[in-house]
Amino acid sequence: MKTATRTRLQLLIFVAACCVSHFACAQFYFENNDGYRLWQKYDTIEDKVTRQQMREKLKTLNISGNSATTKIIREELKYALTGLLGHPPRLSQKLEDQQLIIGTPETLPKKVYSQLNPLEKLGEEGYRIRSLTVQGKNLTVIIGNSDTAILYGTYHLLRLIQTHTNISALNITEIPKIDIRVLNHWDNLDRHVERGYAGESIWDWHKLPDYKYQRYYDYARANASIGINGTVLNNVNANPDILRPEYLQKVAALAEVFRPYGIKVYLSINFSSPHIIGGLKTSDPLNSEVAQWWKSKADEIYQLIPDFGGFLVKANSEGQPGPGDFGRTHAEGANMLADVLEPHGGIVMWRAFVYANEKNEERSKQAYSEFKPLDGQFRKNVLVQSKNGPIDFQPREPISPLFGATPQTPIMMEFQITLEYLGLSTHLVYLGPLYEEVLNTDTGAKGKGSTVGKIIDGSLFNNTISGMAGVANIGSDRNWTGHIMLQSNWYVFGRLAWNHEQTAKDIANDWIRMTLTNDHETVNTISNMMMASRETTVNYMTPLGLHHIMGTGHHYGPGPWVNNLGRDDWNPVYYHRADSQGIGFNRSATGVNAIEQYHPELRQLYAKPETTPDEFLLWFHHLPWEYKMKSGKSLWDELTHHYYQGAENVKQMHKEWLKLESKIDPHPFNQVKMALEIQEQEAIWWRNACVLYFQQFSRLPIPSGLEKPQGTLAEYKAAQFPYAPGQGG
Ligand code: BDP
Repeated sequence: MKTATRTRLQLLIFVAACCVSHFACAQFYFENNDGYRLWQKYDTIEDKVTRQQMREKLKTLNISGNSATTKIIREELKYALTGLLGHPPRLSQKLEDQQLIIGTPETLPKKVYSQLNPLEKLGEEGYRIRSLTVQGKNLTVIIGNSDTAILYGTYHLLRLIQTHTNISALNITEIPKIDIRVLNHWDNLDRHVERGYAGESIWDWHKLPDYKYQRYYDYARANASIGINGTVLNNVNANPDILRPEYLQKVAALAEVFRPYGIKVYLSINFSSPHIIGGLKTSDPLNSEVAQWWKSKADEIYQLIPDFGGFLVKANSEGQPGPGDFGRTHAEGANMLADVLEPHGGIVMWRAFVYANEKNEERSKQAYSEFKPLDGQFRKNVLVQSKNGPIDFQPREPISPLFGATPQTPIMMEFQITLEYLGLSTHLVYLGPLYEEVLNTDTGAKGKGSTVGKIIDGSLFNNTISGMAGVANIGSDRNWTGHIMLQSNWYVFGRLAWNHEQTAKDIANDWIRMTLTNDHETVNTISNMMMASRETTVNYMTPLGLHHIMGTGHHYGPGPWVNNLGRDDWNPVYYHRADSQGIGFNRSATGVNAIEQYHPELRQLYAKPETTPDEFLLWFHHLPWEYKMKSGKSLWDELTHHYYQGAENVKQMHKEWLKLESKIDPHPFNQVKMALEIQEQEAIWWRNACVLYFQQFSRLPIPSGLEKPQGTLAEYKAAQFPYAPGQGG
């Protein structure tokens, strides 16, 4: 071969090799940074000094115990520390050798755990992380009364490392404030996720029980890392088939995956199951055959899943069957189920999301009216699960008056993590501030300081059981939640369920550091963005207490004009009540008197427009367009300004994000950039459509200084989205 030809060939091979390796690298890079790893990325700590300091403390470790959970701890630490510190830690059996020791009182050397007593207060899930000196050696010890507890402690330590926190003098005690910390998956058996915007359900029912995706394990790892200890696998609009033997096998397979991570499985049940799949004539809870059917079903479940958590029930709500169909109360229905679960240690989570046209009572009042009189009638293993607000997961609602109304009945919180009413999965909305606002609201139920947080954690009324549920935003998208920033909502839900006294801001910072970057300035920019994002969304969607004015069915985009639905209280016009006189829903004593359901502190606050905080003004009052606001502006001007401010803030957020291009990995950077482009357009859509619609009634001009909305109201009204994702039915 001639030299020239050979050189050309070599060059060709070289170029081809470069292309292949570049392609391989690029592919690896993107796969690794596409959001799949959530907040458990464990990339090498770039700062050498920090890395070295951590490495010095974590060269050798010992995790005693031989359970599936301790095996997970070992694997997780090996994987995480190899990634974060660049070297695998050495597992050592000799105490003199060890730097990180993890165990329970049964498995730890006496010399170590005797310094950490007493441990009773930690319960089954609490843990301690302590820097200790034993025989002149500096150690880090993680101790708890169960393997799950030390798994939680391990994830806590990893969080400290991931966020570059100094770990040389640790003295941490963590005990969860709430017992049951569960995700609610509104997932159907055909893998459609009701109100899900991140692809199909992650549960592949067809391939279960034999085929178990890696994703199931990664789901469990992620949940355990934030203290979530339960998952309700299926939609509250429950298909009775879930209780058939073949499905229970599939449920058992998932339970087996989750068990070592401290996660129990629960099921949503259809109250008519005895009739539909059991062939009984009735599903009346007081019928002995029905009770017997449920008892056998419970026994069958516990045979397969000894630690099964229990049932979640949506009864007599939006067409779902329930005890009311047989003239029985919610308590009678719940207690029948509680009785069959009780011998196995199971619980019932009975939803308070009930409302019906026939009741002839304003919708926001119905849950309280139905459940308050039942206080004291529920079995000990029943929790009543209430949404945070009295209507339905709106961008902003006052708290449900049920919180604090039933001292003898534990009320469990139901938050929505998925953004059904806040832009599906293209709007960047961090829900931490919403959760925080709700949990910190003082109900006045037992004097000052009776916050919602203290009610749901059981401390205010000394309830023996407590719970918090989050309607999941998880799907089979590579990044799990459809928008990488929305992983933070899953994250903050778990962290607040563990301890509702943490701040949304601190949790956001942790999440950013673990998911996007540890660069201080960038963390601040993103965290400010996240913290402001919910208020921004309220502004361009439903400012000043407006609510439920979204498009029909899918709840995508504005639909304040909708007035043709089957029930009054499904129509946006029912909620905003705009007319030539003014706007808002009079729920004060001169109107439907919903305020009577609150304790005196809140009742007085909401009684008059002058005392009602602006953010709830139109929730409680119908006011003239010229009403003078606290700011001095007229109501119309204030409302319009909020809409414009919201849209403007999205524009700013978008601009800020673009400045981060060099600071964030390209993949997440681009994902968020694309979503922000959509959000910016949609915020303007919301603003224009709502301002033009309300202007028909106010007949007032757009305040000076604000641009005229483009488009016509007719055009906005004509837009249809029959295939918007996540719809129910
Ligand atoms: C509404 C949802 C609907 C749910 C219902 C519920 O639109 O899909 O089934 O809540 O919570 O917000 O039961």
